[in-house]
Amino acid sequence: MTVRVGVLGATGAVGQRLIQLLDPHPDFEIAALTASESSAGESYRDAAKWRVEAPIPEDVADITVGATTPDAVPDDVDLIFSSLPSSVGAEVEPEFCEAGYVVSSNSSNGRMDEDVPLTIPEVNADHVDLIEVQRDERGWDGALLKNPNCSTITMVPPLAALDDAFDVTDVRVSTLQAVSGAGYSGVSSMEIIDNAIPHIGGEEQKMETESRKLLGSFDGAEVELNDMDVAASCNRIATLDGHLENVWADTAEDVSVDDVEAAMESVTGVDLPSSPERLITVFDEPDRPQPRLDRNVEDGMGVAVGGFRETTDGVQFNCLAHNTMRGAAGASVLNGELLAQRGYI
Ligand code: 11C
Repeated sequence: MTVRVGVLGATGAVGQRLIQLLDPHPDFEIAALTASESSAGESYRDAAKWRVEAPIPEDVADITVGATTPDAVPDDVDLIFSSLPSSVGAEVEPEFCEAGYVVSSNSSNGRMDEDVPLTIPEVNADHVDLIEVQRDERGWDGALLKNPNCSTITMVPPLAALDDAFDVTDVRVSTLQAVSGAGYSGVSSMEIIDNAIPHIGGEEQKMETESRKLLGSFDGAEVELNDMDVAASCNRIATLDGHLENVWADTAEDVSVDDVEAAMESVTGVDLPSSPERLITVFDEPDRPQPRLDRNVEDGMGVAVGGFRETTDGVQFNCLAHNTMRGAAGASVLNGELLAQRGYI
């Protein structure tokens, strides 16, 4: 059965990637697009100022963009993807849930709310059932599911593999983040050439908290945060797409580079259309992964790792993912597929 879907914030950097991933899609069909008031009433072709390298899908180009309110979305739409700025998402997403829509959201608002599931389907798909608690508490017919921040998504699959095998106790991470993470209206690549910005507002905190929620345990009533200690430092560099991260993970068990690589290589995708066959690709070359060369592993839905080195208390490595694909739009689409698989739509 084809599910009719709507995209909120369809003209932004992540919104455009959502369109790219949803048309074509084996189970979803785009039926509604929304953007800011100033674009409402325009065709998507005119409103979008399309920036994705692949062409704008023909059947989406002629859709008329609506305002971002539940009234502007047809009733037969069963699933909403949201890539709204967080301040708008905080206001509007609950209105959609209250109106009965199930929302898969990339926006950062509410990710750490106790009754809002935060999922990467290959890591913690079981947390999606927190929706039952959410519906009880909020009285919604709809539901709100979140994916994490793109730099968190890049780090957590390899951390999950490490934690399963060696029990991670402490994590230190320093990021080199692409300009597309700031959206089309954010930092432009030309402004940052010959520079790096050692601050991304709120990013460290997101990596420190969201990772512990993702790796926490869910008992059917609440998610208990993982007790590993995570500290992050985040930097913007002059890369277009692909967040690269240097990670130091201390482990309770002894590690060797061979065992760590084997643990990472054993991680597969899950049975969802957008999940890659191989979630983690291990590079042997010490100078890989690199954003331009490796951000499209597994069609942009994989995580690349390399540069493994034993440290006094664990292991150091580098990881990379395409921030607007695996880290944002692809993460939301996967969560939509999870919602369909679990019968929430
Ligand atoms: C950046 N990671 O690169 C941010 C963008 O919480 O979803 C995504 C913000 C978020 O600036």
